[in-house]
Amino acid sequence: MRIVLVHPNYHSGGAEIAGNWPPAWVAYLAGHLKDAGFTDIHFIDAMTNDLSDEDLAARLKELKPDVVGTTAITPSIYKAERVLKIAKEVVPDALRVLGGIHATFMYKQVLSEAPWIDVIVRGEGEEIFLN
Ligand code: B12
Repeated sequence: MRIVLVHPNYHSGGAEIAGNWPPAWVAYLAGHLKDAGFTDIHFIDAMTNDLSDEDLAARLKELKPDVVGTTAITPSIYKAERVLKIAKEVVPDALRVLGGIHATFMYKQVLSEAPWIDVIVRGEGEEIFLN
């Protein structure tokens, strides 16, 4: 099973004065999955690498994932929804999963404005995502 995690290409400006950072959610989820034997995990850091939608589509097409997961805080929700829309377009058979603080609270709104999202994981994702 190939799992691809994507950090959306959202830039807030302010907090990034200090530079780029590795998103913690990816390490937490990937570590847990690896412990359970899922080792075919890929990370696309669309934010740090400033990937365009076309770049992201090409990477997903190349990787052919079974699962695509992304994250969102409130300001990045539309970018995250777009990530999974692109996944639907280029790898339609992959399960599309969203987690993070925004979807945890706003899942009803997100699922109605972005019906191409298959699953929202609310709260801490390690065990739920593995299951
Ligand atoms: C650390 C932090 C930062 C650091 C990030 C450093 C890094 N290495 O990642 C810095 C200082 C850079 C930062 C910046 C910003 N931050 Co900040 N930050 C936090 C903080 C304190 C912790 C986030 C974190 O890493 N937690 C640990 C990880 C492991 O947890 P997690 O991301 O929630 O992921 C877990 C679950 O949510 C879930 N999950 C998450 N994603 C996914 C995806 C899938 C597929 C699945 C299955 C599960 C899943 O599983 C994970 C493991 O359990 C939170 C507050 C908080 N306590 O959560 C605010 C917070 C996330 N930040 C916030 C904001 C507003 C910002 C900025 C927009 C501020 C600004 N104006 O510039 C910027 C955004 C920059 C950007 N481009 O994204 C807000 C978001 C509010 C909202 N409504 O969305 C929060 C909630 C603080 C607050 N209460 O206001 N931040």
